[in-house]
Amino acid sequence: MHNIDQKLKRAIVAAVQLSGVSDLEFDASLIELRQLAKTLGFEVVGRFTQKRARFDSAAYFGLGKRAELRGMQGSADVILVDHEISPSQAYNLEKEVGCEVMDRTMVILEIFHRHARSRAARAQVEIARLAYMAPRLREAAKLAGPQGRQRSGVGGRGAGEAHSELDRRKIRDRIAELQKELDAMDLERRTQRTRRQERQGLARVALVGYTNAGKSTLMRALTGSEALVADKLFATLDTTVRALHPQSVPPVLVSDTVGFIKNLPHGLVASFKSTLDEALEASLLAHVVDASDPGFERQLAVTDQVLDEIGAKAVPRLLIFNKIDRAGDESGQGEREAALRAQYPACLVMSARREGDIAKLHEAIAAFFQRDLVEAELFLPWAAQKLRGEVFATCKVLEERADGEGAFLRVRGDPETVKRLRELFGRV
Ligand SMILES: Nc1nc2c(ncn2[C@@H]2O[C@H](COP(=O)(O)OP(=O)(O)OP(=O)(O)O)[C@@H](O)[C@H]2O)c(=O)[nH]1
Ligand SMILES: [Mg+2]
Repeated sequence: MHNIDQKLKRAIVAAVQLSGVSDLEFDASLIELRQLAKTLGFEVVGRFTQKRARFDSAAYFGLGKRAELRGMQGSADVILVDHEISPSQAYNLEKEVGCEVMDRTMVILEIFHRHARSRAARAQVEIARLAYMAPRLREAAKLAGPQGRQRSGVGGRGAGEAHSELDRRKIRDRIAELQKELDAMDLERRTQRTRRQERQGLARVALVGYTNAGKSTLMRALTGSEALVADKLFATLDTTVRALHPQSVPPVLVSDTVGFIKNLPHGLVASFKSTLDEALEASLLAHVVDASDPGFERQLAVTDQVLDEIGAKAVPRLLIFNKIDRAGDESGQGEREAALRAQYPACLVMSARREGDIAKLHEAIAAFFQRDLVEAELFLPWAAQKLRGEVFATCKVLEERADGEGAFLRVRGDPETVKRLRELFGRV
């Protein structure tokens, strides 16, 4: 398996700008690649680009540009290519310029690999990496031929040795084994989740959005929990679930999810689907967007697209523009906010750094779950007084009076909860 050498520190970000791609879009993507590189601990020492109608089929860059890159030998340890390139393109490019090449997919996979903590996330990432590496190992072996077996080639670094049927089978078996583990974990998770939901009611909101938008920061602020916050891409790989705090009526569970990115490797979309199931089960998606990013519209579109792909199109959304405090000086922030409100009338513009804004977000989430509440009167016989706490935890109690038989509680709650409580008290 590919391992990034600790000595590999200096990186060049490199890309072909295809004819249909605007300068703005192209630059934004390279800036993002820089951030990805930084997340991996690389120092970006240069930028190398070429305009072309299509990628060179043999080695991504054109012949002349490859010579130019070869001339830069020694100034960097790794070239990061801002596209997913084929195994043979990567192999040829690496061989020709005499420097290690990593494509965007490999960079993202490496970050996921480093950040995966839970057993499930680790297994998911390993599957994606194996699936990515398998054809590359094969290609390296094929292109290296009998003489090349000792070289350390692309992808299969140090693994130029006979990538025969045996290795292929090994990879396949390993993937199957990991998949089996995951299926077992998934079953366990589902059972736990069902239990949890039965206990706490079903109101759920999931924080979703582009990587680094501030989801975990908001998770912390909304729930008083210790979610991992970092100025890194893909800081969060596991979904965490906590109750909204202070507790609302009905109580709401908040989940933090893995961030999205442009060209998220397909293997990762598939493997993180189960993590994102949390999002699908939510009644509300709080879509967090970094309002201070000039390319926020692209981030927004990517997130919408991934949400569609995983089947979350129909889940109601609350659009949150976060980090407004970073959108220039005070007047700049005002302008940005006004523009956002005009374009997205139902959105929330805020900063996670402002307590008042967090309170507004809390209120907006609570209000969403209160919109279908009904008023009802519940009769709680004296014999069932131990269930009082349950009423107070799940409904807002508006009035209480008592007679010889028990207590009458006038409550506001969601119809399902009211029905469930009635049945519960009826049985006492
Ligand atoms: N200035 C400012 N910084 C913020 C705000 N919200 C979050 N941040 C910072 O943005 C960075 C990313 O925040 P996270 O909460 O880790 O972002 P995330 O969306 O969870 O990112 P991933 O887990 O990588 O998908 C951190 O350095 C935060 O401190 C905000 O409103 N204003
Ligand atoms: Mg996070």
